[in-house]
Amino acid sequence: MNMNAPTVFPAPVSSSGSIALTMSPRIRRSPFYEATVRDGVTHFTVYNKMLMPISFGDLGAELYRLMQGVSMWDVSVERQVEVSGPDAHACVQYLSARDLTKMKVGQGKYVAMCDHAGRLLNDPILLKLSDRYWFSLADSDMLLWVRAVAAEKGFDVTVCEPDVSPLAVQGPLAEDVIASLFGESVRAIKYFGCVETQLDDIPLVICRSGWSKQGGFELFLRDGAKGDELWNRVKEAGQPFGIGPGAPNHVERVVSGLLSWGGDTTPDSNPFEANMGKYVDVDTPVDYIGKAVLQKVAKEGPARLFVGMLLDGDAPSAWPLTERIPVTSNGKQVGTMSAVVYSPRMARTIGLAQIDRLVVESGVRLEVHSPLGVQGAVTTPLPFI
Ligand code: THG
Repeated sequence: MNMNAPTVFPAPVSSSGSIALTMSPRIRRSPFYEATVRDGVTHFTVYNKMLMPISFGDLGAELYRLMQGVSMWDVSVERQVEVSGPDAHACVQYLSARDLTKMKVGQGKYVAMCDHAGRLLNDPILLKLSDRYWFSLADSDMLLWVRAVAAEKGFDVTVCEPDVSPLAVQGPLAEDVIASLFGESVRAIKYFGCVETQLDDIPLVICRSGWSKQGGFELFLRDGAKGDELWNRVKEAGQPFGIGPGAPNHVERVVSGLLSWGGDTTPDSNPFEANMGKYVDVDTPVDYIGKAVLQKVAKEGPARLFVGMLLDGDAPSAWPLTERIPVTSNGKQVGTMSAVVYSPRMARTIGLAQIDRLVVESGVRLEVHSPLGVQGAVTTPLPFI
């Protein structure tokens, strides 16, 4: 892999110098906050009203570690909405645009949660534990939605946000680190498989999941008072494998085509426009919110597609864009681009965009109105690799 790309970039905080983010009780901190500060976190974002580390100061080294070794990430911001009680399955099914009839305890599934107009409200991993479900959420307020729907439908359920905080261990050596902590049996856990366990006195759920395609696990900490203890245990077990701190990696996720809800989607995007069509069941007897609209979209085709872009020239920054940028065809706007990065693996500039379907199908060359100026581009299916 060519790692000669620039490694340190100033984050685009403002155009007029450095502006600090001021804390307040409304912005929550994770159980791993102190540990990440000790280990040198340099940049946070806000996600689900909580601070989320996005870099420890060297994006190039963080990408290299994820691709070649093992990295540990505080992803407590992936809050859970827990549904339990006699109607838990019925409630979770009604909220998910996917047939969950055959879902077993110990399984996870990637689901689209939609509103009555088929708009994508969130794209969680749904975990089925022995006595409850967890929607492991992207960045939107689903506790309000789930409680409202459960009450309106009269489901006999309890809905809460439990004290549960995921710590991700990702990369080709992640499995070795997890096996050294929990034993060889973890190697048999299937993709999105989850196991309720303990690490000495630390209560956990282990799941083979994570927002990268380099493999790995998420440790769902079930006691926020033990954040430091878990962080240190993972760090110690990872030492022989060269573990280091990181964050969901912007370059890797673009190459892998992993969706960032709210970043890549707009408030009116449906799951077909977010490349989630393969996770939506329209020919199923089960009912769920938005089904009729989604059946129609599946039949007629979505207005827009979420696609990869191959761009001429450089990437404006290694950091996420500060806003979506317009994409035109012969001067007419045909979509927006939500991410653009330089990929060392592909040795070129790539991006993610939501583009009118008919334009994508025509295969015409497009113009991206990036901070660097107008850049030529063509669309390509996701993932890139
Ligand atoms: N872990 C947990 N919760 C999460 C995320 C996570 N909540 C928010 C966000 N991430 C949800 N988004 C995604 C998007 C894609 C995937 C995981 C979470 C993913 N997709 C694979 C793919 O697209 O190839 C596999 C999907 C499949 O085969 O079912 O992994 O990361 N706890």
